[in-house]
Amino acid sequence: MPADHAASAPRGAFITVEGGDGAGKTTLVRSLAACLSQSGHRVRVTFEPGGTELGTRLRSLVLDPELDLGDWDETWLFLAARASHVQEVLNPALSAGELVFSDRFGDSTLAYQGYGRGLDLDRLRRLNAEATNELQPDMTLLLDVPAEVGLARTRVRSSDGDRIGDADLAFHRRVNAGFRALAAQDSERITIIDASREAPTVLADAFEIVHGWLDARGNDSYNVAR
Ligand code: T5A
Repeated sequence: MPADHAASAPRGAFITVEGGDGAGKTTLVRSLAACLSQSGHRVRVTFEPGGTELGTRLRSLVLDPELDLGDWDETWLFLAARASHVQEVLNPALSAGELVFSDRFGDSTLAYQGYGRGLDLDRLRRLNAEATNELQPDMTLLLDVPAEVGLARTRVRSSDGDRIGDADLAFHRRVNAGFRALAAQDSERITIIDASREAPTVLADAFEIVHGWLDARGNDSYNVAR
């Protein structure tokens, strides 16, 4: 593609939703996408680990409670899933000018494998950058809820275990503290939302934040209503 064409190509917006287990990400992303679609936006919803054929297979491996995985083995699986997600889903959707929501992305690796497992954060940042070819979210909503509340929600929903969800409470508290540390380091990109409130209240807050951000951004390639 000639350089001038590349510069003028539409580029959508990339918004990630992060948080500990059971914070309400999936619930929020679905309802937020429905609201924004109704107001005329071309919205794509996707998630990690998953979102591609490879990601789906890696997800079942990495969450399999029967599988004994080392911390770095676990990390490589998340990174491989992320690389295929970026190439096959995120970059094409953003190039097509869509408004893309991903339920989890690179911050999850920093929070779970970095702050939770204790792996080197700088190395994880470099590996994330390689796996994503430096793709960064334009905006991140961090759903913050005490670990015990989130875990109780996931256990009400399903009694099936998973390798990471079943880790002890101290691990999940480190993950949540890690997410909050990431938000403090990058407060321009990451907005914390109190997700211990009822789902409609969380949605109303998130909608206002995203709507205001999209208006301020002014790039409306993903708004078919305008
Ligand atoms: N992981 C992931 C890593 O370790 N490293 C990585 O790099 C990546 C990408 C799977 C696991 O992988 C780990 C993190 C995870 O342990 P996942 O599938 O996103 O990732 O796992 P979960 O966070 O456990 O996803 P869940 O789907 O279980 O939780 P959500 O999406 O946060 O919560 P949601 O919306 O499904 O809601 C859970 C329950 O709570 C209710 C819902 O109805 C549902 O029953 N709920 C609420 N209840 C009360 N108040 C609210 N505000 C509620 N919102 C939702």
